[in-house]
Amino acid sequence: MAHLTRDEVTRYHSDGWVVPQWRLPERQLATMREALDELLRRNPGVRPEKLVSAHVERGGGDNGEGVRGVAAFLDLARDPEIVDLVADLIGDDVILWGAHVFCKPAGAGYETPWHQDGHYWPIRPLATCTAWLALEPSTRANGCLRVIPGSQRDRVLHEHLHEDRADLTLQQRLADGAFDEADAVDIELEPGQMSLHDVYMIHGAAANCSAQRRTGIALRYMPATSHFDRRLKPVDGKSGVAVNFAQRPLWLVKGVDRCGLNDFRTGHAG
Ligand SMILES: O=C(O)CCC(=O)C(=O)O
Repeated sequence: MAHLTRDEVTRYHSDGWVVPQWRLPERQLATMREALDELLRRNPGVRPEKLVSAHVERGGGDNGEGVRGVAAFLDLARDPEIVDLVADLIGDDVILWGAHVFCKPAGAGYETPWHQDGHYWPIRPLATCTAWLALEPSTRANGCLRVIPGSQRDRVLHEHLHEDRADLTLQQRLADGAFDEADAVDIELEPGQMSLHDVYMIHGAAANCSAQRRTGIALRYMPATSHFDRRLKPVDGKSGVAVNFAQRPLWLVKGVDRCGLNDFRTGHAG
């Protein structure tokens, strides 16, 4: 079993994010690099920053969200070590509800505007821990994740404005006044390292203008005390990411469905 240190747990709850000592073993990293190649091959018409539900493979067809997924991403998301690390933060009942590959091509990778994730997610009470695993070096130069430490503490979703620009991973940006960019911390990661971040934490990433591609897999886990309510729609449907929460499959990856309302049948083949 993998566990976070007590200090890592404390830092997550205080700052809203942490990079644990844990790393994905080299053999699994190689598997995931091949899976990424396959994902990109299967989705020539999808912007590589917008590979939503990359873990949902439907017999070679579209996964219901415009992407042809690859099963290796589901294997990764169900990896008992990763799930145990997340459980140290959100409790022993854990639901996997998403996996988004953010692959930013060299020289032309889209910016991720400053935002809070929870703004358009149908989870009540709102709760999620994202494990963002680097498949390639993620540096200040190629647009690593940037965070505002402590911005999750008041558990408030700030106002987001729609931004009508195609060259963004997400067409929503936090309105001015919610935070001070001078407080930003760059999360630089080596391949196989991951950061864990809280749903309320303010984060973003610069465009990738460098010669080095930057790929991270964002694995989304919620505590099974919350309800993934498929009836709720993304804000105005204008996030710029083509999600279909009504058909999104859920997996109980640890423990039991404490909430009792979660539906683990919808969206699963067969
Ligand atoms: O990788 C990125 O650029 C954005 C990732 C992100 O916003 C997230 O994982 O919530």
